[in-house]
Amino acid sequence: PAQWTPDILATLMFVVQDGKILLIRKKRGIGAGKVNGPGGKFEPGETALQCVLREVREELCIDVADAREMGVLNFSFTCGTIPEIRCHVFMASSFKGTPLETPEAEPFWCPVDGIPYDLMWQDDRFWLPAMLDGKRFEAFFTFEGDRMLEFSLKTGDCP
Ligand code: 6OG
Repeated sequence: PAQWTPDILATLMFVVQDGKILLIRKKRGIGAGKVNGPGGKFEPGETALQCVLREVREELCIDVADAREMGVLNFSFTCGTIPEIRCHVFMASSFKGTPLETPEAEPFWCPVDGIPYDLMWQDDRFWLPAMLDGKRFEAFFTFEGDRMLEFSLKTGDCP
């Protein structure tokens, strides 16, 4: 949709190291109870990169070293009371510190070939495998509450 402008800007981070991906069980906020990557909403004046580094530090107590933006996810909801979200998605492979549980998130490592899509937002299975293959992506998703109704996805090779 050409005119689509989000209400909320947010980020997600997926750290991949030694064939494993660092996921969280989200304890509060949007998607509480689901498995996702760490991340969250922009604070005023932040860039996407500044936001994702701060969120990962707040949620897991680690500092990511080599964040790179891989794609953008756009979420709209049929129920007009839920804000529309644009989410910048990053990957990294190195970090300082040890992932710790915080009030926001419980971290765990998962084999990249055993990602628990059943416990995640329904969009993830459509773009996360492409990202793990090194593809860039942009996607639009429509949700009715927790249920995904439709989507469009473009993927491309990295420059
Ligand atoms: P906080 O409430 O933590 O910011 N998020 C979604 N992630 C996926 N994969 N699918 C969705 O489908 C999502 N909706 C929101 C983006 C919200 C966090 O939740 C993610 C942010 O990291 C609808 O501040």
